[in-house]
Amino acid sequence: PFEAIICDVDGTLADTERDGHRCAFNAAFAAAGLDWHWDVETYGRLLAVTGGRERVAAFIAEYRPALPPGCEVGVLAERLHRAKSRHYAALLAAGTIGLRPGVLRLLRAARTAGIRLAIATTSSPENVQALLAHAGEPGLADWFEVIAAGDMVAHKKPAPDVYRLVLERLGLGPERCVVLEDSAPGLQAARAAGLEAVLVTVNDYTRGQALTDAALVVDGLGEPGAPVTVLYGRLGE
Ligand code: XBP
Ligand code: MG
Repeated sequence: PFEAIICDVDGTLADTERDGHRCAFNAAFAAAGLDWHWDVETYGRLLAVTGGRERVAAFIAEYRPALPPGCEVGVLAERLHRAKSRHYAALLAAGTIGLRPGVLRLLRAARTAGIRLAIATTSSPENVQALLAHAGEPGLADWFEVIAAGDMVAHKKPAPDVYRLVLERLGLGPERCVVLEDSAPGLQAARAAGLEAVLVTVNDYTRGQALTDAALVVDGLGEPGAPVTVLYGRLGE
């Protein structure tokens, strides 16, 4: 029997990328006096690189934008990412990003059934706490026994490290856990950690990705009046 659900955050629990992280990056670029702007489509391509700091560095390497004179790429990426995190926190505090439909219903049902909950994210614990604090359910962050984040491990998704850390902290084997993910790098990370029961709930950025390795791919978790469409997957056949 399954004993735990391990949840990704960005794109899975909430649609944080397009109107959250992306806008926060653009605000950080503007505040630094840079004329860089990540439009919705460009950001979709950049999402192939997981981790905000790594994404900025990859953008500089690929697009070669003009840098402030004498600025080292690693230092600039770090500085921009710190500023971006402040803008992102402000966006969340303003309550602009809620949970995706069906998420709270599922988490509540899991708790009632005695299923343990954990988080495996590429982003920071601070970002997760801020999102959950403004999700409209007091104490929601405390529902999660383990919150494992990108900077707590050597390699970010699609590497399995963050999922391995969660399994270690839960003290469970991968066959005891169900994973909720939204993207190909997340799915790859979970599968590489030996997790087979991966439910992928796609969003506009991830719909077209290679997700055939998932147990099931759905377009959301469903609410009364908003039924789930099963797209494909081993369990959907
Ligand atoms: C999400 C990410 C993160 C966010 C930004 O990946 O890649 O980088 O875009 O967060 P996943 P930070 O959902 O697969 O965990 O800027 O804090 O890195
Ligand atoms: Mg994700």
